[in-house]
Amino acid sequence: MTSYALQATETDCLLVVDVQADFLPGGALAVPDGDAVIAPINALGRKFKHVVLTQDWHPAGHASFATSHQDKTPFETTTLPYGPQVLWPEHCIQGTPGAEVSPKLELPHAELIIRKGHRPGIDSYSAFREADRTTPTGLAGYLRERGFTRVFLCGLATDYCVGWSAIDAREAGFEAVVVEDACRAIDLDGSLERAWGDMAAAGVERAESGAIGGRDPL
Ligand code: VGL
Ligand code: ZN
Repeated sequence: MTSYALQATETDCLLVVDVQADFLPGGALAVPDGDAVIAPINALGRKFKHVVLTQDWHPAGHASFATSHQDKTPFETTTLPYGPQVLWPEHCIQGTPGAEVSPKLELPHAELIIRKGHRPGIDSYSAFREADRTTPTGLAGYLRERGFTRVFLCGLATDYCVGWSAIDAREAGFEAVVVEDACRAIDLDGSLERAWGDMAAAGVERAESGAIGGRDPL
């Protein structure tokens, strides 16, 4: 019998963030080494009874795209009505192949796919709350109604969608654990170090996937 530092239970939910073609090698906004998350996520999926996926899901011409602004290039920051916004290459456009969740994920038992970033003028890194910091996605209500108290986060990218989701999970009253080896970062101008600092301040915990036990007969 192996004993695990953390045990996935009936009140835990694995939140798999944005493992989509455009964030994987060859994609429009490929996260370095992004496909390294697939194997640990599939292993986590066998441990968690409850799995929720997120899908970045932008309309064409979305405000977070550099191409939607005059004289702007990708990875520059601009100011939108709700505050600063990094401008990205066009990615995860609704209904396109780049927006598809990776077929390499083995998570047939995932119970919900939550789409975010679908409002033309508002980005949404967080799976809980859009970038205006007020518009809810509905995920907190869903998780609460399902009786979950703790969220384990993995996927892409550590410093954007995973990190913001983890912080908002805390703010919504959930325990949050980021599974480090099942995430990869974009790391733009120190964003990864900043994200870990912000997550720690919000009470987000960190774990390695090998330290998590679950429903597998292990
Ligand atoms: C993401 C940048 C833009 C992410 C999504 O999934 O981390 N990053 N849209
Ligand atoms: Zn996006």
